Amino acid sequence: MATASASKTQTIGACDLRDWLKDVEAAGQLEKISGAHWDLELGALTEIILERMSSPPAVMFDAVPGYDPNRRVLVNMLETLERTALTLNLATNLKTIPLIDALRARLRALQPIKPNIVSTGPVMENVEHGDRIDLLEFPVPRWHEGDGGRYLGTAHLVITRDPETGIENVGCYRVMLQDKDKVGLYISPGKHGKMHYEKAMKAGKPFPVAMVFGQHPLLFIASSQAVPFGVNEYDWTGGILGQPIDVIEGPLTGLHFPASAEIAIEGEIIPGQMLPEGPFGEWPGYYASARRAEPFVRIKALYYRNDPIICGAAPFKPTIHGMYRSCLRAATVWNGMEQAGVPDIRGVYLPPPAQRFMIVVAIKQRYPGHAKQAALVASQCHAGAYLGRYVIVVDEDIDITDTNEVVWAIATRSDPATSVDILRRTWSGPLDPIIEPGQKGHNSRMIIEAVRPYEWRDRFPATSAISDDTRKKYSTKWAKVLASLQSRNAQSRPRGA
Ligand SMILES: Cc1cc2nc3c(=O)[nH]c(=O)nc-3n(C[C@H](O)[C@H](O)[C@H](O)COP(=O)(O)O)c2cc1C
Ligand SMILES: [Mn+2]
Repeated sequence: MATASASKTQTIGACDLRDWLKDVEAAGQLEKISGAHWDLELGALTEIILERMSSPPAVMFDAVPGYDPNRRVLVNMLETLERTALTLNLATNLKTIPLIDALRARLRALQPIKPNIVSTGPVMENVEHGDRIDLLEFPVPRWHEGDGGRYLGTAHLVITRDPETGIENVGCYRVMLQDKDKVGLYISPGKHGKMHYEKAMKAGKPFPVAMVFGQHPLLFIASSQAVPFGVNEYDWTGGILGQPIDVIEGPLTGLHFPASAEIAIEGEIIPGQMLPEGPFGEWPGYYASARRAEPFVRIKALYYRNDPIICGAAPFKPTIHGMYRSCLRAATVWNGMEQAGVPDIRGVYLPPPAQRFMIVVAIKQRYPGHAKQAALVASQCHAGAYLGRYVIVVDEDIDITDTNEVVWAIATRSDPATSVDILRRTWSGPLDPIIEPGQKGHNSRMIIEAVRPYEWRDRFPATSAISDDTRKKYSTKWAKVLASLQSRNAQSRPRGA
């Protein structure tokens, strides 16, 4: 894989997916697969690629049988650290914790920039109304075997407006094809779009909705990763880029969507009308919530670029992907902990297989109770509170991005009788696999202090591992021999082969 230079950042301009694709292609990270079927084949190939490759490329599927060959599906946009950094306008040569640290600095200093409202853009190259609207003409995948439908929205934007305040929100809430002009959506409790929806239903009014399927992946990050309440996701995106993005005001709803969107729709939800939705393979790697009645949007206008691209980020079992989500979440938990006054945090990480269910924090212990404070705050600050399970605090010598190191710390620096606490009745939700159906809502947390006990930390057994200085000295001296040993060893460590 090509390595981008330290200073390489993306082409910003109009925040256009096609510019992003050019950058990714130039870095040698875009592959094309022609002829995979929308029904399971495309999803299965995506999963197999993620299983087998430690640095999975972005993959563009075209020539989907039965469809216009130029109507495409793009997957794995953010599945490497380098593409995540490129998308977030950060240097692309950073390792995991420095990247998280750079991201949190960017988030802390972020000044939202309002979008430019423009009269037209590429998304208006094709405009359809009424009977001419047909989403069945797009190669929408059925991603996993147990899915109850074809999911058009897995890496997309759902734009809604608060019926009382008029404030707009952009969220990523899964969208299932119901019919050629109907899409179902599932929004979980507490999400901004859900609050807007509930207000409109209470008032008994049709609820206008716009959606975008296919856009610059930074907009997907904005729609899917806790932009704070009260901050508009387009303004946030502008803040990350350092310049406004271009949006169009939807002619029917007045809701805004990016001028360079690949596909956009405008429509409305009618109070009281529901259709079966789900199930859908969710990010924990399960079907924890069943098929049930959910609202749907009746589409009144469809807009799309020539040769449109659907972006997909269906969740697969998190043992094979999702590092970017770990990094983004880690940055917001770290900032939340710092804002709550926890000093000397050296790193925060969420092991990708566990995602939000496990937060690992490294600290330089400064006072008695520092580790406990870090653990409690990590588990309950806003970014860490929802759907967590385990919080592990380790000393600063542990590499928290290496699961082996974390397991070693737990195994050797925690004593179950004295290092563990359980919090009860904490914030969970419908996706929590271990909570019984009908009981979902609360769960519990375990916090583990896997640190040298503060009172006798200076007498804690020294580790037998070589010091950084010794490692450096001999790895420099024997560099050639070591390099040749390494080259004769496995080139990469394939996963799931
Ligand atoms: C790939 C992906 C799919 C998601 N699907 C859903 C979903 O179906 N329903 C939901 O409520 N949240 C879903 N989320 C989480 C929300 O997008 C996320 O909580 C976001 O912050 C919501 O925006 P809001 O804070 O403006 O409500 C998804 C996130 C990702 C990354
Ligand atoms: Mn929001």
